[in-house]
Amino acid sequence: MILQPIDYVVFAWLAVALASAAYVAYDQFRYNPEATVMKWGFVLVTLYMGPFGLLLYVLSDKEPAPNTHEAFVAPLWKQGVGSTVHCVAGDATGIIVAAILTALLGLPMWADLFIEYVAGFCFGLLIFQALFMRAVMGGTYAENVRRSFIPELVSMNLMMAGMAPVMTMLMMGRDMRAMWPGEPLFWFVMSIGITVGFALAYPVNVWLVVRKLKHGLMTVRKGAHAVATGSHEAMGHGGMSDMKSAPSADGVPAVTRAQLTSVTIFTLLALSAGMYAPAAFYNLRLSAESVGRSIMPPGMITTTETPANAMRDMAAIDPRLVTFHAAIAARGDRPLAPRMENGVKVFDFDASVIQWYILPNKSVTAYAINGQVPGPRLELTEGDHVRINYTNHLPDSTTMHWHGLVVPNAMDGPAHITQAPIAPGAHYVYDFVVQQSGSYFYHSHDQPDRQQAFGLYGAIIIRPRDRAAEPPADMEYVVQLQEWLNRDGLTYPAMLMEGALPNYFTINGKAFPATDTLHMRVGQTVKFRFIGTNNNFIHPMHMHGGPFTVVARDGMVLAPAARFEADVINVGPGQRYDVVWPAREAGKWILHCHIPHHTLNNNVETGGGGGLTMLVEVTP
Ligand SMILES: [Cu+2]
Repeated sequence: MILQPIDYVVFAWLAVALASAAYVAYDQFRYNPEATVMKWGFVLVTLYMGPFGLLLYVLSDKEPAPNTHEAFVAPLWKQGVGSTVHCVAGDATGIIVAAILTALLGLPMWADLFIEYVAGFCFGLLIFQALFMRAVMGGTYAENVRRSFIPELVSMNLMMAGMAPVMTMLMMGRDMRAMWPGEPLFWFVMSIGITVGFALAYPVNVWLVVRKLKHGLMTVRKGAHAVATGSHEAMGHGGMSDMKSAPSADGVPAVTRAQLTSVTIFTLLALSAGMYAPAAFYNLRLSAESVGRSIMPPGMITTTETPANAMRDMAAIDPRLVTFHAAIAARGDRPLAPRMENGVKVFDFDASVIQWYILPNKSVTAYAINGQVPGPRLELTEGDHVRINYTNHLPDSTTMHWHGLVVPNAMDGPAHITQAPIAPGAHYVYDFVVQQSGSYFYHSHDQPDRQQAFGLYGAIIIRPRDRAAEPPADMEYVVQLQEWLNRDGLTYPAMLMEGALPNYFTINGKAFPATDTLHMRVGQTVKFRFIGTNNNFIHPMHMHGGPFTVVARDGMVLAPAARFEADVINVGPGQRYDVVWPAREAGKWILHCHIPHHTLNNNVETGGGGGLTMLVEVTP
């Protein structure tokens, strides 16, 4: 599934890598007179480096015409490629195996890097160099290990010096699907890391070939045991005849102890820099398991101290968890009819991840009760005994809080404080008697910064026993506010912090022009019930066409002397205001937030508004 624009590149890259590796394998084993160990080297390197591997193979090792391989592979730069391919094939294989194991074991990234280094080095040295090259080099296994140790060490050091920072930066930066081997992005990032590692290890491999410390490309002809190293030919030692002993016998390493020591020290310093650099910018104590494939909002600040829980908190909802696709025209805040059981009003709540349209052409991934944002409206009467059967089909634990209501403490909802959170798949029953009346709401109280921001809230409208106690109006409209952050098709919890600021705003789950339009006649009154179901901003809600009267605050009716007229009311998170507005003049009157950014959709004005805007059409 495509989650991010990069995924197109990832799938294309992996397809090219597989096709390239298949071609190299076919050509190597069918036509090319290369030594078997190098055939495998090129196949693996092409698998790991995709088009770069193919390019290296065609330009440096693929025999251009029959019986020209010896001459074709002779140039030093090609010998350097061969030597690097040999090193990288072994090292990268060890690194990849280690990366998979450390991810599965839940080890932190710093351990991952160390284990990858050790595994890459051991695999390269003990298998790809000492074991596979023994046939070529002669001698015992132990001799081969000893002989290959320093060349393998310096090459591996530089490979890892390039690979470690690239891998860490791409894995831990923003899209941490890259830390998990089950995700295609992991393989793409490994591929890029190996390619950079190859580039860094190449110069020292050229030097190793020149100093006869390492093999380059070879030629093996049928019927002859002889192996020709191009480098020897290039240096005038070559030819089939003396190959059996090359290069240990004829090619005595032409290097001084001082040269070897200084090169080794230099590569160790480069390795240290490559391993330490990521630790200066990323929290290497995190593991693939702890960050859970989180995708962070663009522009969010993460430091070496940012814990995994913070990352998961701010991450996008994985759209692959969506179990219900709401229709474009679907509306939230639908009144939910109770089921009567022995005098108790019973409501069923089911929380799940849904796709929800805030505009006809813009959908978000949301946490929703009963497949709608906001969740269903509970219309109650003072004195009702209510029971809410809550089933959690979210990927996270959750709870529900009855904002503003007097309830038994165990029914209040704060996770870990009054109740154990409701685990994914689990069920909880809230049961209480409604003692108040007015405008209230419910919302998640388990990580509300995330869950409420995703849509886990809904209105509770409670009529007083004595209807005359309620300030009258000809009609009512509930206004529930919400902020959203949606970028590149992913929905993040909008938060009042760097990188998490919202770019969409909704009234009852819809952004203007998809918000409702109220229809009134001159002389009629409407009671707006503003509910601060949003998480971050105080929204100054403004009505055109004359002032309204504020008649209730936080569910409580204001005494007549305390009521006041206004045309802007600041609705803060959690607050409720009931206001009565008379339609004085015919025409289209708008109700909107007076922070202009909140009346735009991703900074775009559509039809005169956006976001927190709705129309009241008054006819004479
Ligand atoms: Cu606002």
